[in-house]
Amino acid sequence: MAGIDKALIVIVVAIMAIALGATLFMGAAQDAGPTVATSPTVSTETSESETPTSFGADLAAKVREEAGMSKKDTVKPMMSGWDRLTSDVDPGMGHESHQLAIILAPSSNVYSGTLMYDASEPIQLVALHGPLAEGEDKGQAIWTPDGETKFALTFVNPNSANGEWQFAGNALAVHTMNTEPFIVDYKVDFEETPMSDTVVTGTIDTVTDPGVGHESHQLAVLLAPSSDVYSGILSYTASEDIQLVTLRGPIGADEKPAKTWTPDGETIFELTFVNPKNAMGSWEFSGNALAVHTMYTNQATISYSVSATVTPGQTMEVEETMMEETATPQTHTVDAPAGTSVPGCEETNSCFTPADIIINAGDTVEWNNIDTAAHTVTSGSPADGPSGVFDSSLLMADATFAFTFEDAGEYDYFCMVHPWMVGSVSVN
Ligand SMILES: [Cu+2]
Repeated sequence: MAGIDKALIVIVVAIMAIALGATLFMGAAQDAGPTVATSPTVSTETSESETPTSFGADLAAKVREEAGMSKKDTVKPMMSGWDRLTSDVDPGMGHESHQLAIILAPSSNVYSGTLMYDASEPIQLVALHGPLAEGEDKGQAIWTPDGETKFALTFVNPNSANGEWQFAGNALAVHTMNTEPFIVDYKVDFEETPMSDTVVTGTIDTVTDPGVGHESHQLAVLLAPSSDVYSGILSYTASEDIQLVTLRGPIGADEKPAKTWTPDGETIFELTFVNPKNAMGSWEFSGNALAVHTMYTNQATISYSVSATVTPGQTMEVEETMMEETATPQTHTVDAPAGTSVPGCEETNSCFTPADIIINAGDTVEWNNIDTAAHTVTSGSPADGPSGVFDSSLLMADATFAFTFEDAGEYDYFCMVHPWMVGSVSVN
């Protein structure tokens, strides 16, 4: 008897469900117009184990969803031509509490292009370079899914939920440091190119800069000087802060650009120098050569992806945007750190921080004495004495001294009280 009742209920429920489903379906179909074809068969596979109440609710939800009215869509409509991803737990070791959405999966080819993104919360942008060969992961940010396959990681934190990013790399992802999933809408215009002379992923160590007058600096050439013009995107991660360099040339003898670089004193290139003060990032560049540079004597390691196109046989014109970038005067801060009144800081070149700084003509350097002892900032060197360009006189604790550098050149300075305290300002 119970069996008959149950069968009867199932049939009645099925009829009600079909009627309800059809009603909702018709409503949805009227609203949805041309998408009718994508909201097909209302589910009639009546699962016998379902209770009547949840069955109707589920069906209504299903119809809503198939009519394109899912919960996510009501949060934010998606722009046409864009895709949507929901993040998952970051599979990278040590990132288990983070969320990751992979937009372009790891490949041996190099992706380059523009990512436009609009996420449900601020996200970080990630490009991977690699996989790295054994021993290449020196002092850089690394991402590994298994502890063995290692990628160098370019990690950009725009502090924003939406924006645009020019990237190059063997994979592209977005990331948060939260445990809750996020939703990202995105559009990526990219090329996927096999490795070549101009499309490269690699890891490289710097060597002593062969440029005349740069012998105390370190350089790594990514695209060697050429009569052709390269233009493209570099994404990089380094073991320390680096500067980005393009060369234009060789230039004619009558040209007198503000900044030049020459390997031999005869072949002269114009130098464009960008100091992002960052060990990782992306850069859209154009020039006859591409390199990265540090002001330090110790070797740096850089992992990078670069994707360039080549325009044969012409010396590029200087881009005005690059000139503008270097034209706005800036103020740079250097500290005299605590504890510098006793020797020791000179061993790590940290008696001023940063001890060596690169600025543009017109920029100002402001020195802060954050030590408890008094110091001076005096142009010149302990060996040769004051050069007379600038002198703070005695700077007490918490005092500051500023000097604006109008002329290009190399300016050494020291503390007259503590002659082990030396620093330099390089003005482009
Ligand atoms: Cu001092």
